[in-house]
Amino acid sequence: MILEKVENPEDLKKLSLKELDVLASEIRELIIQITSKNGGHLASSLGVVELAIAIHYVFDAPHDKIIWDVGHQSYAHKILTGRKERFPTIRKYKGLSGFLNPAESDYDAFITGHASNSISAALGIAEAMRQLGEEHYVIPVVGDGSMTGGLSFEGLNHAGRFKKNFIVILNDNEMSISPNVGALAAYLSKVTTGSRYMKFRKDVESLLKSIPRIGTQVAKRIRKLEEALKSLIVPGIIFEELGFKYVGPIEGHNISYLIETLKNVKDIQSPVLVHVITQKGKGYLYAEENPCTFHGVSPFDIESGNFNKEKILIPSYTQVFGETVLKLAEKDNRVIAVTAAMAEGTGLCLLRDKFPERFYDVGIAEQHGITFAAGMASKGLRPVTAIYSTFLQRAFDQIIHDVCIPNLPVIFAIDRAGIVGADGVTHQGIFDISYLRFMPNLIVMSPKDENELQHMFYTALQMNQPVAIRYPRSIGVGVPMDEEFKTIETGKAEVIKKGKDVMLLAIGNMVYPTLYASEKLEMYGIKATVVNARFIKPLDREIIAGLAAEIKTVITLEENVLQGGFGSAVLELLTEERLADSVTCRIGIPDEFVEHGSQEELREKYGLDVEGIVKTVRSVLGTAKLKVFKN
Ligand SMILES: Cc1ncc(C[n+]2csc(CCOP(=O)(O)OP(=O)(O)O)c2C)c(N)n1
Repeated sequence: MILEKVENPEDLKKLSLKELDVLASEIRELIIQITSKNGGHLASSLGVVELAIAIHYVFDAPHDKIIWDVGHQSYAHKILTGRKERFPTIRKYKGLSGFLNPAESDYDAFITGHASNSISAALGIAEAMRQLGEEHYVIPVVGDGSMTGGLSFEGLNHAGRFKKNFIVILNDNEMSISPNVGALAAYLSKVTTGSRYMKFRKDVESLLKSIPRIGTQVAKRIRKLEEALKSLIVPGIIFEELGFKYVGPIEGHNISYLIETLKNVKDIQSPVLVHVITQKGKGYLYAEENPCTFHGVSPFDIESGNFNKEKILIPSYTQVFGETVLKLAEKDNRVIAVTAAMAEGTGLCLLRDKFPERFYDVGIAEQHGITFAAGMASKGLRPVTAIYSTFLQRAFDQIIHDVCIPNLPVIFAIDRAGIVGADGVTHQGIFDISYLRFMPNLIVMSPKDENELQHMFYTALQMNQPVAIRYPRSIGVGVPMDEEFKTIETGKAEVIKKGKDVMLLAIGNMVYPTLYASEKLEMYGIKATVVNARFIKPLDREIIAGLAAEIKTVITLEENVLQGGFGSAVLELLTEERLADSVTCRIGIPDEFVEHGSQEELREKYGLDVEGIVKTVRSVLGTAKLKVFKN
């Protein structure tokens, strides 16, 4: 095994080109083995094995800074940079992160997870190095999908004026998660096909040059003509105009060619963009044939390519959302859908397949997606924008400025709200309640189950203002689905169960665990009132204040950070009602970032599961009794 000899990039440099090829297949093997057990981002990582080897062979990490955009494709990089032994722990609780994380290794030059930040971060690092008199290279590696994000363009726009040691590698596999979209994707594809023409042109030119005198003259004329036609035929002109030296497109699975090219570009005295063509899923047939399915995988059987999922009959929230929005679109032709490169992940693919002309994939461009939807809403359409909680953070200002100030009826479908699990710290959807609930004009709700989810979307469509609906990454509760949509009264909570000892006020996916906990609490003689708040904004003042005055001990439950979250909103309300004392405890996520692990492990850690709720309620009631006694 060559891999046995490689602990870090220095070892790589002692290997022959032949050995590097063998190493690539061994790394691939390891990635497939481990991902088949742990799940993870398989296809993207398989696509850049040779590229990772070549980069580490040519450059001098960690002095040279390599930033893998998103970081989901960084498995080979991790294996090559001292983390081979720990690689089997990837995405596991307390194991390696599935993305770049500087806290994990010096070789991870910057935090990644959300797309398109690598060029800006790299530029900052390069400029700091210049200020500090350090002479190292900075190499952001960006996928063609991530290049569609506005932040990438902002970085490119700024980078062109810098001088050297800045090498952007564009990893072009024509795929985002689904096939890449937009004019840039079309342009890159033209460049790739155009490169065949370029090769032909070079061959003709050298042939002509080989004919003495006449040849040189003719070649000169051809070059003049080309100058005029440059914008039509020179690959990468778009990058050249931005101040980069464009190199490529080059074959991304040929290690020696990659090494040679990267060595050559090191001396160029301007920012360079190396356009590398790779195949997503390379080396594993199922992933090559179906890169979208194998982009992010759950555990699977290597032989058959089948996923080890048991057949679950309960639909996921995502599925129910996808079906609901499709039904709503069938009934109301004002409904259109917007996704930022996540048609499959959000369930909007159902609407896409039925109404392609009412479906918009804007690329990895959440900010644009929201303002684009706002524009449509301003003309009377009813856009549903489905964006994961964590990625909606990107569009914070657009929600305020372009949607809420003009009070436009954009519906935000916020999937993956709460703890998402193995994707970890950059992907947890634990901030949306806090970053949405203060926005004037915005209604914020969260369903307790999949049936309520469909009614909430139906309700949102009746409202003539912005509405956000947050729901978790999970299967539903398994409740029966109503045939007919129902309207939920705005700001109305639901009292599920009455008990005199404590009021458990829960939102969204915390409602059922709270209900189950209340059943367990009965075994300890504790009778709980359980309320499904349904609305974070507006809160049900009548029910919440009424019950708080009666029961006097209120515990709020949410899968969001406590700072500025649902419990904070309840506290504010009860302060206004002079009942703040009744909020004895807020259950939620403390003031810290949540690492990776399974959803179950993380919920246990933060006391968000049934056992945790029981424990907290019991201990709070002990304290509460003491407090009452003292008074
Ligand atoms: C801001 C943001 N939006 C969405 C995503 C989800 N996402 C992860 S990878 C990916 C596709 C990336 O495509 P590309 O950069 O071409 O890399 P590839 O997987 O093709 O190698 C998307 C949309 C994200 N990570 N960040």
